[in-house]
Amino acid sequence: MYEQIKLAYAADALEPVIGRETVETHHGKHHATYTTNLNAAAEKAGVADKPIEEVLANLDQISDAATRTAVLNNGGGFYNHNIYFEQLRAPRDDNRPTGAIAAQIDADFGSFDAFKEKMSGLAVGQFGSGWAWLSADAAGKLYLSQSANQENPISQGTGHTPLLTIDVWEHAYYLDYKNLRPKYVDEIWKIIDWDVVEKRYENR
Ligand code: MN3
Repeated sequence: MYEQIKLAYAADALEPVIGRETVETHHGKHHATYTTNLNAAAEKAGVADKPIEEVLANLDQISDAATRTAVLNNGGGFYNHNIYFEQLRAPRDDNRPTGAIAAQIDADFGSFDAFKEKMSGLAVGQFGSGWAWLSADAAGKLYLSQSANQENPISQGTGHTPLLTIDVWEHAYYLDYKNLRPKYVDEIWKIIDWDVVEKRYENR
């Protein structure tokens, strides 16, 4: 059975960047529903015993089209939100990565600020609901990408390991920012837990 991650912080810990009500609804309702629906769809598809990464990388092995779509939508919703909620922490000024991930960001994007601008652009520019991603290949090279709905670099078949994501579905920011997605994306950099991102990079 798939279980959504428990938050390592209180529901109001991300304020003022993301408010308590958003966290409670987003994690407690949206993410919880994806998880419940994934468990039903994965059972039907006969893949419920497999790690979610493996399921999402091999969706073509689910022969029934409606079940395959249900596993993609709810499996992506389950996995993407685990990545998202695990990588957040209370706001910090001048919040930056350190260690190997910081060095690789400089190597691949020129500077942290250049990277941030590029990833923010992808998050703001994703048309409709979706996500922006930082991911790495096995050699450690970094990649930026977008995905629609509940797709991610795994379901898109890149073979890359997701390291960091920005949820740009309206439910992620509408209570706090209304229609101002660029403001939400600008603020979220204050609450990225770079220790979590660094660990994902080490374990890719
Ligand atoms: Mn969401």
